Amino acid sequence: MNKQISVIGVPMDLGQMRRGVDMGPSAIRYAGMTERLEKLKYDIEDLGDIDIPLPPKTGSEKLDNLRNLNEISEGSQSLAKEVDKVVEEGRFPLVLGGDHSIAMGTLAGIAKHYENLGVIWYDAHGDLNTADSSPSGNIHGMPLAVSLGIGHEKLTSIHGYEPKIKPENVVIVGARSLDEGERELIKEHGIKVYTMHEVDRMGMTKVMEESVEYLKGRTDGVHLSLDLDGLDPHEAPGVGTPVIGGLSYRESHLAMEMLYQSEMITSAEFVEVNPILDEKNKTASVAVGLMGSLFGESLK
Ligand code: 6HN
Ligand code: MN
Ligand code: MN
Ligand code: MN
Repeated sequence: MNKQISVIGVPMDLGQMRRGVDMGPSAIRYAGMTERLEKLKYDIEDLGDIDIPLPPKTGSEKLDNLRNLNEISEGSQSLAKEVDKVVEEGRFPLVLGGDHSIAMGTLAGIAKHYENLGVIWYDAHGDLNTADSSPSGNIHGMPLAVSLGIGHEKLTSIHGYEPKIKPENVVIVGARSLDEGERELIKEHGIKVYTMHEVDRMGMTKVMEESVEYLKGRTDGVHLSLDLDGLDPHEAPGVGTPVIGGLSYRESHLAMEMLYQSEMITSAEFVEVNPILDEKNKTASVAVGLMGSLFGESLK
């Protein structure tokens, strides 16, 4: 694992409708992230939070079923630039959300440095909607599609190139709420998905072994995009779109440890922590606990 980590906070809440997820980065820092990682002998540089535009004055706009399109596009551009710089400097980007729409900017900044960037999408959802398939118009349900080059041009072209990633380099883990259009897209592009059904049948050990094996042969770097709603809402209640029947803290902990052992993770983001919906910063603490495992804590 790269021992030089740069942290970037992204106080983004425009990709969905629950207020408070913009405070996610603060909640995660408050839960002791830096201290936790410094103990593991990482050099942590916290770059603070990037500027995110305010919501449109006219209220939450839903032009073409894409709520806050212009503001999100603009915020993602700034994030992409910042992340790009971090990778350029040879440091590990650790991005804190914010809603999951930030993944478009994160991946835009990272993917240009790789031929075949792999992505592990740890989430209850596929985030593979487009304006046409989205039931909500919320852009946080679209970042994986956008990164594959599918969606509105103002999003797919962030940071001046597209697509960011290829469908065969993606693995989704923990899915249990997929919209019709998302299922079609998964089939059409043959995207590898471990739904909760597979996790239940195979166990997390096998799921991660297969995922690592699959990505190892085909990628030259792997980004972990971890949506806290991938976990069960009993253990991670502070999220805007909870779905029951999720991954346990233990399973997630194991998954992170196995990713650490795989030595393949080159960047990561932790998203959708909403302290207003949380119970005593529990979800942010879970996020920090998972970071501990991802960066090698219990295996020293
Ligand atoms: N997330 N599939 C639903 C939608 O509105 O598109 C939910 C998306 C949730 C997105 O949790 O990052
Ligand atoms: Mn560069
Ligand atoms: Mn998500
Ligand atoms: Mn989700």
